[in-house]
Amino acid sequence: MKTFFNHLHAQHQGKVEMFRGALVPCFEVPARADHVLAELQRRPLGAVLEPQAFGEAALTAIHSPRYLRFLASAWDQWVALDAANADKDILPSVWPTRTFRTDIEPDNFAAKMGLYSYDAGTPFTSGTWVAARAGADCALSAAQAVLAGDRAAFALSRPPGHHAGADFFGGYCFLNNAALAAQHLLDQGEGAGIKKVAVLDVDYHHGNGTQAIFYDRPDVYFASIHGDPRTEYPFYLGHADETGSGAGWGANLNLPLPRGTDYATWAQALETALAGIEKFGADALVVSLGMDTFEGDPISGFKLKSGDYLRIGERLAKAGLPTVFIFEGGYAVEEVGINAVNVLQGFTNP
Ligand code: SP5
Ligand code: ZN
Repeated sequence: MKTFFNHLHAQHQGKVEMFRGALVPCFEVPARADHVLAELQRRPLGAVLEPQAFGEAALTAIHSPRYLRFLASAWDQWVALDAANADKDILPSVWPTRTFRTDIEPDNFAAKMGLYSYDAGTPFTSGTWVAARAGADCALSAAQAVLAGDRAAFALSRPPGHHAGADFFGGYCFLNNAALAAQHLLDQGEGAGIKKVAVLDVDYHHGNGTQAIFYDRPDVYFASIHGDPRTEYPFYLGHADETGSGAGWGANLNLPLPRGTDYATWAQALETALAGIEKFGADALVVSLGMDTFEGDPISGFKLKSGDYLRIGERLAKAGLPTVFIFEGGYAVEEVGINAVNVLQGFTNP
């Protein structure tokens, strides 16, 4: 399995995020991706490649032009406010909640930050846009490899993507890599016979961005296994009664589980998700591969063990679909490499 590695990922290095009224060190750190890369060097599964550079069109297939324009210029706008800002990350502090308008982009920079975000845990840094763009290229390159006939490919990139919507960032995510990969498989997949794609999100947190992007679409099935949003981030989406809308009715499946869930219960949810994907008739699979279901994760509540990730990989392989893996969350930094590569190894040599 080829890995497309985001060689610019460390350009995105947030300092602090808001937690319980204080700024605490970021959980989403560059070392995460480096540990996965190091484990892939210990247990090689195939070539580690630089991504191909994709243009604007692949991004606008998912994200709004005004959101992309904002991300591309945000850092320059920030430093233009005050040259001393160059040493600080940007965090939003004001948001348009219910009853406010979002159709008019304000001139005020803080107001723009809030318009395009939904939490204060996702710092925007000097290198965020460069890193996120290269990450999107990794996801698109992995999709391209599958289109060219590879059984599977892995986008090893950060920042992660599944919380990012068409026009907002949050949850450490800016560009929705899984959505970009799924859309690329559809847009370029005619020759490969790809008409319908499933996104399976196994990150601990509900993939609210991916769900929102595809909620009314009949050609993309979104299935997610995650901590119950009544208690777990991102809180305001991911309930079991969200089944899609309009033409996409029936093409969304949420499987929320309580804190403390172990692999036996989690694996039953995986069976349910894969049964839904099979019934949908997906021609290809995108896996939002978050490793924060691990028992040692510092911000999450499931109890999966390192060996369980081999089983997950084996089970995904049995689905028999061309598969794009996208690296998402997972904050037990020392173990994230072992756990992620276990999934890929289980998939490759069951
Ligand atoms: C991609 C991804 O996994 N994003 C997750 C974003 C979660 N952001 C909220 C984190 C809340 C941190 N809580 C700290 C608990 C320390 N005990
Ligand atoms: Zn997560």
